[in-house]
Amino acid sequence: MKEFFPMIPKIRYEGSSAKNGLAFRYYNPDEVIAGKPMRDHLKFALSYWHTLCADGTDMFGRGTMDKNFSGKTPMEIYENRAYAAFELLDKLNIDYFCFHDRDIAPEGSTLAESNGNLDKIAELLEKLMKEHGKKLLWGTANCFNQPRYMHGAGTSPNADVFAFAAAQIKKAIEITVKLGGKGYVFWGGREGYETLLNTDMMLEQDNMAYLMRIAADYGRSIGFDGDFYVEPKPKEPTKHQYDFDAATVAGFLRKYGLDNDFKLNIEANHATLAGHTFQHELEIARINGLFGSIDANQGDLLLGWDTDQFPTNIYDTTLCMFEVLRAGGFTNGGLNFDAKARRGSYTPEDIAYSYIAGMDSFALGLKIADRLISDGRLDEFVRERYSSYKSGIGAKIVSKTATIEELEKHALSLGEITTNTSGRQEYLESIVNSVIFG
Ligand code: XUL
Ligand code: CO
Repeated sequence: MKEFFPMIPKIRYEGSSAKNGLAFRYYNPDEVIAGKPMRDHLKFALSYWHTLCADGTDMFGRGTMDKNFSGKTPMEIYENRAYAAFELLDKLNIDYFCFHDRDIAPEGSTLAESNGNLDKIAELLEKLMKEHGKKLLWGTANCFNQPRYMHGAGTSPNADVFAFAAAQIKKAIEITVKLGGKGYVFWGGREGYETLLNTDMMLEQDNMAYLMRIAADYGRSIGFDGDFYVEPKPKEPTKHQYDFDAATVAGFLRKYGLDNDFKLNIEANHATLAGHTFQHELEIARINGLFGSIDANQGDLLLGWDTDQFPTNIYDTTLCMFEVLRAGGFTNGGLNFDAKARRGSYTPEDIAYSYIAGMDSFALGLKIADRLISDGRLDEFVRERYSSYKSGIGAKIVSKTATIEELEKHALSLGEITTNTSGRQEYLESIVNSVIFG
């Protein structure tokens, strides 16, 4: 079989002092951390769109990378991409992948033709998955790229576009189920608005929820027992997206009764764009029972757009894995690298360097998060900080038995409150530093 990346060897764990750039320094898949091998904690996934399709095109310049893999016809290009994907999964020691429908097969001139292309490639993917022992983390439909979706898909003012999106999503769910995927993502690429002057927001949101309802019901009817996810993002491409952040989506899911079928796919760079930390978004997901999956990347804090960089910030990966461990780990979800090498990092080796950087950063984050939890000082501090709710009036507040009159009586008996305890933020941050750096 043709080798597409002869310059990339099989990447192996060589330990933290390794000087070989094409080796893992922290990701040791079978090493057991907190009772589980690293590979099961992290459940890394390769993003088909960035890795096999994106060629470095940006607003100001054409592609810098060849992602045609010597294919001469559209179908041949996509077939070769599939072989190239599995070669990378093997060489990078990644167990999962994920895709949009239009990443894996070319769009035809009709929906029926596109579906036919998808069926052919899905057969090939199924065969390759068996041969290479790889799994699908999640599937999704690209309902944002094609011009028909200029005003949205589920939120389009054009009912024919809504129907087209529904049909595309139905097919993408079928392919996901066929390939044994345990997740299906809704990212509202154009589900939002540019100006309220032309927008019926209530109808758009009702329609979107209806599309999610019928899609989830259809998925269940054909045996999908995994999780549907919404991936929050505040803006880009639309000025305002309806799935703004985790809290907004939690409210939306509850309003429309979708919270039994849907969880959240939290993306680090989307958190940044919403003005939140990655940890904040993960914690909102966890405390609302919506923790599902993660798009692992990082943004550039000096830029206001979605740069989708491979994650290298250890502070962030540590606090992310701290949340994942506290959430009890992934069930159907995992860590998908929704990340791409920079436009100037255009050689095939850069794909390997990028994934190694991202996987090592999360492996190190996992190890440190485990140490933070066993260290116990952070948890102990938080427990102590809220200890006034363990007895007396505090316990009555928590058990929801304190009446407002009783609280008033208590307050009147206090005189003035002259003591409070310090939040000790700097002390806690230095604990995190000392656990990271030793
Ligand atoms: C876009 C983005 C998407 C979703 C899947 O910002 O994150 O790639 O992850 O549609
Ligand atoms: Co994403």
